[in-house]
Amino acid sequence: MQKNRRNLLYATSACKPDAGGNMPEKNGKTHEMPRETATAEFLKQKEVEQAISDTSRALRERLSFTPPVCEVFNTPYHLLEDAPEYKFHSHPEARKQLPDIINNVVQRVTGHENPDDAVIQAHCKQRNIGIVFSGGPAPGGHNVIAGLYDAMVQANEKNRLYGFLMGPDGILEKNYIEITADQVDAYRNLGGFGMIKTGRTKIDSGEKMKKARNTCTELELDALVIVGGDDSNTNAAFLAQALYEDGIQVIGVPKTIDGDIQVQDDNGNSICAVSFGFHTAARAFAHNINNLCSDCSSDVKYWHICKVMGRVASHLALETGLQVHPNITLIGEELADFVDEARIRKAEKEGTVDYTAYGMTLRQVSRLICDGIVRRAAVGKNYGVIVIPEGLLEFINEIQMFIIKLNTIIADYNNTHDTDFHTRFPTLDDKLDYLRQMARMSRESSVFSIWNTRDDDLFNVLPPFFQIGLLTERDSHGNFQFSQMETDRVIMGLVEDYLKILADRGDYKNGIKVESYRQTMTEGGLDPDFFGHALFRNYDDNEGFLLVKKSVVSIKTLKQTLVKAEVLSPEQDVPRAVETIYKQSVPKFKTQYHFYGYDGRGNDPTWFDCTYTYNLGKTVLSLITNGATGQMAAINNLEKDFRDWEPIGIPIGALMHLEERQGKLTLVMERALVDIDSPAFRVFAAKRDHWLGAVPGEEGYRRPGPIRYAGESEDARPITLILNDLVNHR
Ligand code: FBP
Repeated sequence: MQKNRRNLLYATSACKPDAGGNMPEKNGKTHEMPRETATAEFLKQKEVEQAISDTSRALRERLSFTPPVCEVFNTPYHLLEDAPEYKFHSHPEARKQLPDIINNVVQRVTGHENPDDAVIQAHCKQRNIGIVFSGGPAPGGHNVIAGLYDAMVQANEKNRLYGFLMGPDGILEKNYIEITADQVDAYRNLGGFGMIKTGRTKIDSGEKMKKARNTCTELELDALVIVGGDDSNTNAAFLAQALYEDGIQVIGVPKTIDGDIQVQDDNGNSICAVSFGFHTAARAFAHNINNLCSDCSSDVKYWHICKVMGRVASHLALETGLQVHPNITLIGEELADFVDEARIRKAEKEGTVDYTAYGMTLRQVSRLICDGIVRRAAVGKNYGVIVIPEGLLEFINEIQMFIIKLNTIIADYNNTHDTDFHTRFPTLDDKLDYLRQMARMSRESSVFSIWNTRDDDLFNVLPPFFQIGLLTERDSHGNFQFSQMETDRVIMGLVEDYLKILADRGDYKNGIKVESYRQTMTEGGLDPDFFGHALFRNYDDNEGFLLVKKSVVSIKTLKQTLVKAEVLSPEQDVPRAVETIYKQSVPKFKTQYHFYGYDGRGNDPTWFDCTYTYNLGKTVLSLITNGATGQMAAINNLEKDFRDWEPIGIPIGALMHLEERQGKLTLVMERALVDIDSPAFRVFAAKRDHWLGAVPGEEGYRRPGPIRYAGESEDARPITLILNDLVNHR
C-alpha cells in the first residue's frame, strides 16, 4: 500500500522510479529520491496546483456574479423624495438628545435621466467616504461595500472609499485602508467581514466622540457609513448628531443575522422587513439541521439538541422551524406570553391573585419538551431534533430577574470602583462570595439591596455552569452574551431529570410494533394474544404500536403484572420472549448537542442577501449625494418580488426608545421580537403538532437544500417574510 502511494508521487515526475521506488541514475544505476524532493516535484504539477488552489471554481463563479439592481439604479442620477405616508412618533428623550436629526422623515430614492445642473453637480462632486463594520459578521457585508464602491466610481472616478479596520476601533485609532477596485473584486458576494474586519467597540464617551471626529476631519470625510445592528445604528445616530456641525453625514445600514432590525411605522406599515444576513444564517442553520433530521431518522437513536443564535429574539429559530420542520422548535417570545389558567382559577377560588401564573417557568418548558419526546417514543420514534433559540432564557421570568439584577450589580460595581467586576472577582467562587456578602448586608441593614437572601438561595441551587453563564461578562453595549450561555444544557438537564421520573412512573415507553411483537412471541413459542392483554395497555386499540402497561417498570413489576393478569403463575419465570419485549420498551434517551451560530454567520450569502446588500450599498450613496444624515439605508418591499423593491432612507432617531443597559435607562434603537400574532408565527403554531411527528409513519421534515446565490430557487426570500406578507393579500 505504502509503495503504491510512493509510486503515485514519482509517476508524475519527469523520471519515473523502478518498481522499488528507486530513481534511475544517468549511468543506469538507481538511487532513491528523498521523499521531500519527490513531494516538492509533485506539488509543481499544474494539475496538483489546480486541485488545491485557494481559488475554487465555486469561488470564481461567486466572484463573477453581478446582483441585479433596483429599477431606480438603472438611471444615472438619484434624488430623495419625502414619503410622508410613513409616520413615526419619536421618543421625547430622542428629541432631547438628537435635536438635529430627529425631524428626519422617510425618504424614497427616485431615479432621473436629466435632472437640473445642481443635482448633477451634487451627484458628481468628488467625495471621501468612510465605511466601518460594527458588531458580529453577517453575510452580505462585502456587497454593501461593492454596491457603494461601484456607485461611487460611476458618480466620480476620483471618489475615495476608506475602510476602517477592526470595527469602530479603526475610527478611534485612525486605522484604515483606502479600498481599491481589486479589493472589492476579491470579495464580491462573499460572506464574512474579512476585507476590513469588525469589532464591537462602542463610541459612547465624549472622548471617543472627539477621536472619531478628529479622524473624520483629518481624512476630510464627507460621510461615514456604519454597517451594524441595533446598537451600531444607535451609535450612528449619535455620531450623526455629533458630526452635524462639521457637515459630515452619517448613514447606517441594517446588519445582523438576528433579524431583529425590522421597521414598521406607527400605522404598522413595514418599511424594513429584515436586516441583511438573517436569510443566509437561517438557511445555513436550516440546511445543517435538516442533515441531522436525515441522520437521526436513519440511525434512530439520538435526539439532536440544536441551539441557534439570535440573541434575545427567536426570529432565527422561527425561520429555521419553517424551513426544516424539526420535531420541536421553541420560540422564546411565546413562553413569555403563556398563562397558567389552572393556577389562575385556583387563586381565584382562594380569593387571591397568582402573579407567578404568567409566563412559563423553566420547569414548564422542560415538561413541554418531555411531552413531545414521550409521544414520539410511543410510536417507536425515540429520536428527533429540537431547536432552542439561544435567547430563550430571557423569556423565563425567574431567569430574566437574575439577568436584570446581575446586570445592575455588575454595572454599579464598575461605576464605583477603579477595577471592573470581572477583574476584581475572577472566579465563580469570588463572584458568589460577593453576592453572598450583598445578601448578608441586606439582612443586616434596613437599606434596600437589589440582591437579597432569597435571590442568593435561588441562585445557589443553579448548577455552577449556569451560574457562570449568568455572571459572564456583558458586551461593550451592556448586552447579556447569550451565545456564551449553555441554554440548551440548562433546559435539557431538567428534561433528562423529568424523563427519568416519567420512566419510573411508566409513562415514558418505546412503542413496540405489533408485527415485531407477534414475531418475537411466535419465535419464542408463545401465543401473542394470550400475553397481549396482560402486557399492553392498548392491545385491542392501537395504531400499529403497542404500549407496555404503566405498572411495568422493571422485570419484577413485569412479573407481578403478568401474575395479576393470571397469564403466569407465581412459581414461573417470565418467558424470555416477554422479557425481550419489555426490554425493547425501555427507552434510552441519548442526546447530541450542536450550536448553530458562528458557522451560519460566516456563510457566503444567499441570492437574497447578495442582492439586498448590493442595493443597500447603492442606496447609501444616493442618501449621501442628497445630503442625508442620521438616516438608515433600507429597501422597502423586501417581502415582495424583487421588481417591487424600493430603496429608501429611514430616520434612525425615530426608532429609538429607552432600555435598561448596564443598569441604567439608555436611549437605543428598539429591537423587534417575534410577534406571536404574526401570520408566520400562527402558521408555525398551527403546524407544529404535525411536525412533532408523534404518529406512526414518515416524518414531516423539509429539505431546504444548500445555499445558492443564482438561479430560480427558494432562496428568493425568508419564509417568515413570505407568510407575513401573504396575509395582506387575503
Ligand atoms: P450583531 O448583533 O452584532 O449582529 O451580532 C449578532 C450575534 O451573532 C448574535 O446572534 C450572538 O448572540 C452574538 O452576535 C455573538 O457575539 P460574539 O460575536 O461577540 O460572540
